[in-house]
Amino acid sequence: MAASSDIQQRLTQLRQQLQQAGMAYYVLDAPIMEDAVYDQLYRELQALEAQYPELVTPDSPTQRVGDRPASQFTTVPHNIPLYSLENAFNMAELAQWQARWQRQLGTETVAAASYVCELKIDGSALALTYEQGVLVRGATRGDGITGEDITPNVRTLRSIPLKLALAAPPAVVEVRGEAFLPLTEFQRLNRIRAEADEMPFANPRNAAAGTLRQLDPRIVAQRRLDFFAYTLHLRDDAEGAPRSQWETLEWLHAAGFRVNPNRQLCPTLAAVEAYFQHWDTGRHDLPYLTDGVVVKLNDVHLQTQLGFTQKFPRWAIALKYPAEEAPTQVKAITVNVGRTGAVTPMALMEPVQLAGTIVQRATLHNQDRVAELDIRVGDTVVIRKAGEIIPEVLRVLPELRPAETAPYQMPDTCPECDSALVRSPGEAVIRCVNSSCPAILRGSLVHWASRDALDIDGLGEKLVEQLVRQPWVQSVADLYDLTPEQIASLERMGAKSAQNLVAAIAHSRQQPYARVLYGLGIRHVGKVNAETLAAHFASIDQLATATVEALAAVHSIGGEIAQSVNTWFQLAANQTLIERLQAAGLKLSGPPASATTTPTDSPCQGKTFVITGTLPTLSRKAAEDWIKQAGGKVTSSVSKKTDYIVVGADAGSKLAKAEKLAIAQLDEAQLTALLSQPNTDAPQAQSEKIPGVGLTKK
Ligand code: 3B9
Repeated sequence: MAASSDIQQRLTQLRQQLQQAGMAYYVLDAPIMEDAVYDQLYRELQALEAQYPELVTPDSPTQRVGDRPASQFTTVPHNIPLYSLENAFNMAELAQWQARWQRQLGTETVAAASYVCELKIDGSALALTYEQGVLVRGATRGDGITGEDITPNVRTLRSIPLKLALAAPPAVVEVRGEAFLPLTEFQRLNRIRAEADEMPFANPRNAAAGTLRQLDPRIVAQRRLDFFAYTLHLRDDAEGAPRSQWETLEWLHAAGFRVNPNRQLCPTLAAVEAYFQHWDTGRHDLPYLTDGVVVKLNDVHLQTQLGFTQKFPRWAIALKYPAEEAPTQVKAITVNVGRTGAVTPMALMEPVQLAGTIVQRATLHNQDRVAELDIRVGDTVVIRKAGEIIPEVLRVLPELRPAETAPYQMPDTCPECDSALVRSPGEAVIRCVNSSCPAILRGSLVHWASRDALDIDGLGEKLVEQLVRQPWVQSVADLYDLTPEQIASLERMGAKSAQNLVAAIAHSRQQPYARVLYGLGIRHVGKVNAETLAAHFASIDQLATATVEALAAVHSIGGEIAQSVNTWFQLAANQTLIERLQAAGLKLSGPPASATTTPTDSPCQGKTFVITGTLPTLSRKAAEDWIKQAGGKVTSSVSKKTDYIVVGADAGSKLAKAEKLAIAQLDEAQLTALLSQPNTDAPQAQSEKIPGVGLTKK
């Protein structure tokens, strides 16, 4: 394939960007790019160069071992280069690496070979020379061939012995390992820097590297760097040289170094995988940062047979944990209209592997953020995904911007319904305020069907998309009138899946009231607030008629939430929706989910109730069910054993008897509050937070 000018242009961009990033990192000590981002761009360059070898230039960053060291310190040559490690990003790549070294060695030796797994500490590599057991030199890695002599700084590290703890030390030994800043030290250091109005360090690795290259060793001493040793080099003729990586680590430990305790001998790749997975979560509890696992063939004899490439040993590899940041190219910028009508700008990108998943959409949050980023179609951007959060565009790499791009202009009409978009003063969001906008309907349905709401299996975005194009589904209530025939008439829908969907929709009628409340998608009523509201307002009618004051009086329900709920119920369209949901048989009253799942937590546990008179909203049956679910008992007549009497309108002789026996009285609201209370040692104190619950024990 002939390389187009596009490819030539991309190659030039990548080289320029990587060169600048390398310069900033190694020479200026002021990194401008995350390692993971650098890696990804580097790999793209490598891949392109492999595809078009005729386009490789001698100055390409792929053509050298490392970048140039800085020059404040005396430079020292490394007799043996400090090799870096090849990276693998998943088990498949690790298996390829295994296949490669196995092919090279031949089959007999392969069977007995085992691996040593070590954590890859995210720090700064050091080479320490000991003569007759005494530390004589400490050097940085530099470019792997030449480093900087930082002996006075190295001497300040408490975990680096100035004298080896060996009875008969070798004439010369070089120990290598990783210097790092423990997380608590990193935080302390940045706090101090912030107080002194100094730029904080971006991460512990930069802080460690920056510290080691301080000209004043007293500053280094204050920063409390730590060190883990992982290899050693003896003279070729030295006696007692370790014959395996495992023995090396033991030697280092015996000589007085800190060796990371989380090492493991792994006989197979499966064992390596188990180690890798264990530390994927375990590493978050360590007091220092790790970014992967180093896998080494244990046997030094095998190591020698395999040797080195230009840059790496063939017998070792780093298996990296998925990066949470990665660069990719923007293919388009669009806006997404959510169920609340909020218009969110989104970048659609070249798919990229990120934190274990493939990502091709990232949020740009709002108009202000778009302007701040000045993001354009064709830009290379860095995206981030941490944990479960939606991927977002972190920054644009302006050096990689192609010629002739234009700033992105947010639309001023809704892309779905064409109505004018509105930006409320003081708000960053732009909204479509057309309540019959198809995007809003779509979003409402997807939310209604979602896991934490009505949890309707099989009703996802794709199907909703199809449904709203039909006249039958114009509100969530319409779902309950759908027939299997209607669903089966949709594209890619068989009779069986149509049946299943109807069954799943029908099943959602059993979902508790709190989920229905959450499913309505009232602004500010998320999962937690829905539970709270369901706990304090036993039915939707109580909630719908509650004043803003009554709502806001509920603990943890603020004024904004109260206002939002109140406004929602005043809308005629919403009142109709509630009536239709009621008719469709959804639960619009009853205990919150928490009361059903943890009955033993209720203060009603083991208590005996008597109900008398007509309660304002709850039926006799509903009240009984709820009390039983909370672990209480309901009896028909009052006795000394009765703990509470629940009093409704037109109460008769039972109330009179209860008054004689001085039994605590509850009205419906007080009962509701009591039933939704978690058990505490001080139910009285708890009840103070709930207005209207003044238990009267006469
Ligand atoms: C014998 C951990 C890291 C790491 C090696 C590491 C980075 C690099 C490396 C070290 N964390 N381990 N290990 N935990 N960040 C594998 C590159 N190097 C050696 O272990 C090593 C060992 C050698 C060379 C290198 O043998 C020689 C070969 C030729 C000449 C002289 C010696």
